[in-house]
Amino acid sequence: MRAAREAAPAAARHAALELLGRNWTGTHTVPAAGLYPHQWSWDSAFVAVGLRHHDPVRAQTELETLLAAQWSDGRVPQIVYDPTVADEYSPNAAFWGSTRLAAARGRATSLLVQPPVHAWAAWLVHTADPEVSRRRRFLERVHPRLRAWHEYLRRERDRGSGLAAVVHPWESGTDNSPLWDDALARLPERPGASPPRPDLAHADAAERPSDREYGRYFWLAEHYRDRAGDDGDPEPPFAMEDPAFNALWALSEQALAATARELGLPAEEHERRAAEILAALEPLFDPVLGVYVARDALTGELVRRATVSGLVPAAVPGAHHAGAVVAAALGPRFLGSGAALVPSYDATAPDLDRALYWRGPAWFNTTWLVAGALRRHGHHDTAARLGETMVRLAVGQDFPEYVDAWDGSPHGTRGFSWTAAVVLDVLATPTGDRRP
Ligand code: 2M8
Repeated sequence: MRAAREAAPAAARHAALELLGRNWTGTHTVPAAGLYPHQWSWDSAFVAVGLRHHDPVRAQTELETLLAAQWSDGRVPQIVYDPTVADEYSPNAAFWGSTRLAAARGRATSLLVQPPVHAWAAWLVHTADPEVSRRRRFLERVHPRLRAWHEYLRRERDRGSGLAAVVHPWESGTDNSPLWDDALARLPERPGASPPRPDLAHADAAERPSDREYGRYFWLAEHYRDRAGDDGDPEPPFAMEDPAFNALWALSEQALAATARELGLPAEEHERRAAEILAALEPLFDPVLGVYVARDALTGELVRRATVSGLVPAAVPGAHHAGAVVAAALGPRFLGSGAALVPSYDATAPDLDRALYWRGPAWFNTTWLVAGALRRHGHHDTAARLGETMVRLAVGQDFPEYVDAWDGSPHGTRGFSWTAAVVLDVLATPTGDRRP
C-alpha cells in the first residue's frame, strides 16, 4: 500500500521530467512543441521553478538564456525567437524586426514583455541548491539584469500611479481575459486580410481567441512595432494596470531584497519598492467582488470583473486585502462554485466560457499561485487538494495547457511545459512555502 502510494508521485515526476526533457532545446525550454516553438518569458520562469528541484543548473540556464536576450533598455522580451525554427508561430520574428533595433542588441525578439516573475524565480532556483548557485555565481550574474528589468518597468511603464501598465493583452499573460474587452473595443478594426493563424493547427478554434480579437491584437502589435517599442507615446492606444502583473512585480521586488541580502548588497530599496507597489495596488481592490480588478491607465476607470488575476495579490506577503481575496477564492465565483481548479474567470458571470482562452478554464500556474495564497492563509487542506488535483489532471492527460475548471477535461495544446513544472513543484514542496 505504502509502495503503491509512493509509486504514483514517482511516476508523475518521471512523466513531468520526461516532457520537460523533450521540450528542452539545449539552452531553453519551449512552452509546447508546435503551438509555442520559441522561448517565452514567464513560461521559462515557471519551468525554472519546477526544474530547480531536479536540475538546478538547467533551471539557472533557462533563466540565463532568457536574460541574455534582455534589451539595453532593460526590457525582458515576451518571446525570444529560435532562428532554427521555421515560421510556425505568428507573429514571427520578421513581423517585429527587432534585429534592426539597436536596443535589442541584434536578438530576434518580440518588442513586448510578460509578467515580471523572473527575480522571484531566480531566488527560488537559488534556494533549491545554494551551494551550486554560489559556485556558479548565479545570483551575481543575474542580479544586475533583474534590477535593470524592474528599472525598465518603473521608468517606462508607470504612468504615475506606481503600477506598471501593459501595452498589449499579450503582456498580461492572460491574453483573452474579459479585463481587456472594453479597452480593445475602442481600437479601430484592422483593415485587410485577417492575420495568419498557425495556432489553429495545434488547438481547437473554439478554444482560442477569435479572428476579430486577433485582428485587434495585431493592430496593437503593429502600432507598437511601428514605434520601435518606444514607450514614450503620451497617448498610447492601450495601457492597462493588471493586478497579477503588478502583484508578481511586488513579489519579485521582495525576492530582489532577499537576493541583495545574499550578495551583501543593500536590500532596503527593494523592500521599499515592494511595499510601494502593494500600496499602489490598493485602489484596485473591489470590496464587492472581494478581488483586485484591472484599471484602465488611460481613463482611470476600474474594470469591475473578477478574474484569477485579481486573486494573485493574495500570494504576496504583505498584500493588504489578502484575507478578503482568499475568501473570494473560496467563494461562489471561484472554488466555491464546485470547481476542481481555480477558474480563470468569475463562475457566476453570464459570459463565462468553460473552454475559451482565459475566459473560464483553469491554468496550472495560476491555480498554483492561488494554492500558495490559500496555504499562506491557513487553508492547508484546500491547497493540498488543489495540488493533488493538478497532478492527477496533468499527468493523466498529457500535461494540457489548461482544463475545464469543473470537470477537468483538457483544452488547448498538450505537452505544455509549465503544467509539468507545476507538477514538479507540487510534488517537491508539499509545504508549498515559496516566500522570498
Ligand atoms: C499564451 O500567449 C501567447 C502569446 O504570448 C499566445 O496566445 O499565442 C498565454 O497563455 C501566455 O500566458 C503564455 O505565456 C503563452 C505561451 O505559453 O501562451
